[in-house]
Amino acid sequence: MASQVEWLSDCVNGVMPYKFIGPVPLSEAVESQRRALKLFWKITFSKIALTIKGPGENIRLIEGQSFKLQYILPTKRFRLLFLKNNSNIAEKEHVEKNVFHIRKVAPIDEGNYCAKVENIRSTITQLTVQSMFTSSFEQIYCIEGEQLQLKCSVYSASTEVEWFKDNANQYKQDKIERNKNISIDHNGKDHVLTIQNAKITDSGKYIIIAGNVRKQLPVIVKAFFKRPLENKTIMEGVEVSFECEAEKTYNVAYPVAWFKDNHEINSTSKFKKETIDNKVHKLTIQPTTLEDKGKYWIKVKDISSCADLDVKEIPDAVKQMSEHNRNMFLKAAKTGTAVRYYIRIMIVGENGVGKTCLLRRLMNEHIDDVKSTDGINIEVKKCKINRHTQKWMFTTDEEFSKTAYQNEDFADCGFWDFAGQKEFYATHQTFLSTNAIYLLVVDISKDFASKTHQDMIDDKFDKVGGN
Ligand SMILES: Nc1nc2c(ncn2[C@@H]2O[C@H](COP(=O)(O)OP(=O)(O)OP(=O)(O)O)[C@@H](O)[C@H]2O)c(=O)[nH]1
Ligand SMILES: [Mg+2]
Repeated sequence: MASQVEWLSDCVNGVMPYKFIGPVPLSEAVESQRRALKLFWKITFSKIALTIKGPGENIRLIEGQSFKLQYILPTKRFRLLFLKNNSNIAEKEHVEKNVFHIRKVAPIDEGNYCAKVENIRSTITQLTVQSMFTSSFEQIYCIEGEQLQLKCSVYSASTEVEWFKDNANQYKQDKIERNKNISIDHNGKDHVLTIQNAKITDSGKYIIIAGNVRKQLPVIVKAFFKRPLENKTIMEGVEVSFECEAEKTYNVAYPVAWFKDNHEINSTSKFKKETIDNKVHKLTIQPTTLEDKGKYWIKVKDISSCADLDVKEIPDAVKQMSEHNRNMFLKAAKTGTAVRYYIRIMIVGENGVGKTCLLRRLMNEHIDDVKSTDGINIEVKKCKINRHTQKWMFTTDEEFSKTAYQNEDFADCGFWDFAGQKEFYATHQTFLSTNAIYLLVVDISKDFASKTHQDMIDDKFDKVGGN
């Protein structure tokens, strides 16, 4: 049967008189009194002292130990509430009957604990917790090849420390044992695990266990070569470079060595080794031959990066090209693009007006043998223009041969000398383009100004040069 309690006065020394209001419990010999008085409600029938007996004294624990507070009440009727630093403890899992329990205490659990029923409180138990570890655990960074040290300190020199590595792939923790690369030492309360030559695979979560306490220590081992060598495929004769970037600046203590198929490469006119900004290491091979195919390595200390070089034979068609065109091709093969500037100059006009003679004169050539042009005569590689100075150059100029290796500073000129005879006009249209310069040649000794497009059509030709 449910009952309600009404307190009769304030608590004195943890003892408080009270009365029941409402249906009273049968167990307390109330039934007979109730019958005798023929009253059911508001009966004052007894007074008992409510006290909560607790553990009382202060408790000092080491982190990880079990913490238990057991309280005794004169009756089982009441449900205890537990308080820490005067606030209710919400976690129900710690509470069972009249016992407050923390399986493994942590420094965060320190405080003043008591239990209460209504406003009756037990005496206070002060809990202090000694941290197992007196050092902090922050992420550790290290570069491949360097010494990796994990450190911790515990509260007592007699506390043993064990080191584990989390093997996430197998959902287990592997105990770390000493070997020639790993040492585990301690000096009193200070413990250290040293990995002499850290590998990328040493990255991960380390677990340090002392007593009942385990701590996690995340470790990142960065690759020494943050940009490793990349495989290359090139055409023979083309320059090729292998390049990698180190995480750490170049240090004379760690010389850089390049190898081809396990043979060290020495600097020669063909192999150029360089270090840029103390971090980027570069090997350039110029020019490449088919024999340069193979595996290339860079080694710093005992850390290496490796890449393959494949050299493709130059196609026969390219071998047969002129030197200029072959260089253009090889350049395109190396960079993927080759820019070529080309200017088309169209010389048009009626037959016999002197178009071919004008072209010959422009190129400083004689005109003795000029005959009427048959179709189209295209003159290329006889003239180029310096793109920066706009200076024209012809084969007869001394400078012309010096610029034999065409580069992007020069634009090639192509002169298209069209036959002026009307029979050719129909086919000429195919070659006339808007991306060209037109030289219209006329015979000024004749009446050219009054000639119209209509006259041409009247001469039985549909059109010249499109519309
Ligand atoms: N008087 C004079 N005759 C010229 C001049 N230029 C060219 N000729 C002459 O004109 C004739 C024709 O010259 P071409 O250069 O063959 O004329 P074209 O316009 O090329 O003729 P097609 O090729 O037939 O269209 C030649 O006999 C030249 O000697 C000039 O400036 N003055
Ligand atoms: Mg001509």
